[in-house]
Amino acid sequence: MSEYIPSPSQWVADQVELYEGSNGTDGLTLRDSGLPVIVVTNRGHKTGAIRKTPLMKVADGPSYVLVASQGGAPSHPKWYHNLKADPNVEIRDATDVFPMRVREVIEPAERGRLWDLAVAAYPPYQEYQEKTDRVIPVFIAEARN
Ligand code: F42
Repeated sequence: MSEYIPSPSQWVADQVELYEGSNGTDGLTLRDSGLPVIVVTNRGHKTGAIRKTPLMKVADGPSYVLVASQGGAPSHPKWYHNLKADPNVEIRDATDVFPMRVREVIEPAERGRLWDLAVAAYPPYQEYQEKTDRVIPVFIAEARN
């Protein structure tokens, strides 16, 4: 069984601790924004470690849209590379945990529809995209049985 390595970003690790430690009954929003957050459990593609990545909740029916924004930083977040290497993740949405499979959405029409959903759920995504030349990757996480 691989070990869980917390994020070196303290506020992120703290949110995961609160969210998971409360079985999804506390720590469910982005600070005091009131906006819902999910936790994506993914596999470190270099260490093989368990990584837990909180992301804004963007629902597309039973699926989730995962936006590798990292605040509009010039490079993709590390978890992007994990998902590309191993698309099998678990998504915790409050008290529910779903085994899901992710795929990066490249096709322009599908990506546009999902991007609009994401910006509607969390408007800063648009500002992040405007402040970087990097095309912010969008994944869709779909149920896997
Ligand atoms: N980030 C987003 O990109 N989008 C969001 O919508 C979002 C929402 C959000 C809400 C609440 C919250 O608490 C955090 C939120 N974040 C959001 C931040 C997100 O959780 C991540 O912290 C952020 O995106 C940065 O992701 P990261 O994977 O780059 O994290 C860094 C800090 C990190 O964990 N680095 C580790 C380290 O030791 O430096 C390595 C992590 C890792 O996965 N390593 C891999 C391994 O094998 O273990 C190797 C990866 C590689 O290719 O090097």
